[in-house]
Amino acid sequence: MDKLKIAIQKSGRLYEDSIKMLKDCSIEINIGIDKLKTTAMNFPLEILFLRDDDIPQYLEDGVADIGIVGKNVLLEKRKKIKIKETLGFGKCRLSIAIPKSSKYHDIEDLHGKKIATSYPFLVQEFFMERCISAEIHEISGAVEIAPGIGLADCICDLVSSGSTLFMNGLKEVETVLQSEAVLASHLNLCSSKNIIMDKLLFRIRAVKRAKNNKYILLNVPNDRLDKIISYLPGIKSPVILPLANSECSAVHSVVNENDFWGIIENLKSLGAQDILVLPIEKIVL
Ligand code: PRT
Ligand code: ZN
Repeated sequence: MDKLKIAIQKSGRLYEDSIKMLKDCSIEINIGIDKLKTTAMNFPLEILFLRDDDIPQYLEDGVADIGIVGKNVLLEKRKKIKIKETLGFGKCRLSIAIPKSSKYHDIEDLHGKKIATSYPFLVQEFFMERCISAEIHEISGAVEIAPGIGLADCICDLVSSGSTLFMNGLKEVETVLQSEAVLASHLNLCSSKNIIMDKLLFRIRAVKRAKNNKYILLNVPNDRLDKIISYLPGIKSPVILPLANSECSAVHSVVNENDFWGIIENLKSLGAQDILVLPIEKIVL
């Protein structure tokens, strides 16, 4: 039987979350000592461990069928590959930063400036779209020290917490790209590999949906039931169960993580009691 080859980062920021995502999809992997490649035990998947920068090329060439890589790397490399799914981890932004002491009004202030980056293509595209001409200096690491050593006036680099910029006396002034890990694929997978990829995507989406939602159980006095139900989202419609105390009912529903606290506060003020909140493992629609 055909196996689908997935490329993931060998070590670094995306490694742990990529492995965890496969495990959350109930795919069992035994990682050997050499960590070059391994085969899943209960799913037709071969895992290749690579440097993240190499993954787009391997996908274009078809050496790997699918891969997990930051959108930032994928767009910078400009390879002919398809994004199949965003994965919700490895979130960061590619930003332009200037010395803290410099004044900044708008992007025109970057005109004619020397900018150090490991993302020359994305930066050039960003400036071209805004008709700004700047001198791009490509460097492969420690971009944040470039202004301090006189190599450039400003930088464009990945930022997550912002502490690296802060520690190097820089401030963020423009966002070039919002990024996160994505699952990308070779353009022309054969039909048997496409079937395996679709099965994997089906699992990934179920896991993603579950992560974004919580299961809530609450007790509601019957005279408040209609009001509370009209307020609750639920995947389709909330479950209502009678309680031994005939004046109350139990309501079960699913609430999106982003709206969670607002909804809970309102439910409480509408008379809901004994609210239990549980994590969800998977949601299959
Ligand atoms: O060895 P390999 O080439 O595979 O890895 P790498 O060293 O090139 O990449 P790695 O592991 O650092 O990052 C892999 C991917 O993680 C990136 O391509 C992004 O998609 C994503 N990611 C998410 C980040 C960050 N957050 C991040 N903060 N990648 C890098 N950083 C760096 C950034 O370059 C800067 O040096 O972290 C620093 C800033 O962090 P804060 O928290 O101080 O703002
Ligand atoms: Zn890299």
